[in-house]
Amino acid sequence: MGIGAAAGVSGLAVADRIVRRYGLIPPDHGGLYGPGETLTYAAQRLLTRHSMAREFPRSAISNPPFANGGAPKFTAFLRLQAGGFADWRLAVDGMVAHPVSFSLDDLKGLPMRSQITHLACEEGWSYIAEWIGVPLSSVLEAAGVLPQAKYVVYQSLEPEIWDSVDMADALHPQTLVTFGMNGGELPVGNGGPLRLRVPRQLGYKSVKYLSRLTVTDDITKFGKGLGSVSPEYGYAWYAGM
Ligand SMILES: Nc1nc2c(c(=O)[nH]1)N[C@H]1C(S)=C(S)[C@@H](COP(=O)(O)O)O[C@H]1N2
Ligand SMILES: [Mo]
Repeated sequence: MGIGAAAGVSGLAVADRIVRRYGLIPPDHGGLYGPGETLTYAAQRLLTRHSMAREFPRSAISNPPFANGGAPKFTAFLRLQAGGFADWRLAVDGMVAHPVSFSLDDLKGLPMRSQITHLACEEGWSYIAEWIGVPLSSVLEAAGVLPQAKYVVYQSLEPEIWDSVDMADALHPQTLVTFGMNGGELPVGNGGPLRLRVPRQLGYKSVKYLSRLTVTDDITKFGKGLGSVSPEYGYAWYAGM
């Protein structure tokens, strides 16, 4: 073995030790991707923990915004829609001091933020829209996240749809619980009445029809333990851009 190859091996060993020490291993590591996913996540977390997704001027807003799916047709949604979403709730539970449940009006009473960002689907299409909502960090703060928290698992009212982010993304100022788009209500095709926007990651992390947040320090307890359903279908848990 040449000197170069030896240095490469020990470099990887050091990287391995660093990612373990600082909790930089994504939940789907070694599944379908192996070390590549760990290195992408670790590098992004070390270099860009505090970086911001690009925000655009109003003139860049896509008209009309692309909607990946049509209006939802599952029963639980249709029932709530018939009532004007008055009974829609966002439950917050898990590792929190006081589990809470917000109505849409409760959420609209928190300090709002809007941002114009790019939503990119992994399949290639994308659009730019203004997203209006409240920072996920404010919602979590209201419930009192315990210091041991490592992930926020978020669930859609749509069956089988859930995902998670680490605390760096959960508390990031651009991660929003959104209920508005382009100055109006968030259309149901785009996830209305409530959607999590994670603008530093690909579109599939922005789960529509948001109904529940669960704070945890053990992601292996959820689903198949990979952090979301995406890795089961070959998509990375961490979809940072
Ligand atoms: N509940 C739910 N959320 C979802 C999806 C979905 O099918 N159901 N699709 C995801 C994917 S793959 C993408 S690219 C974006 C598309 O968002 P859009 O419909 O606003 O274009 O929503 C994400 N959130
Ligand atoms: Mo997507």
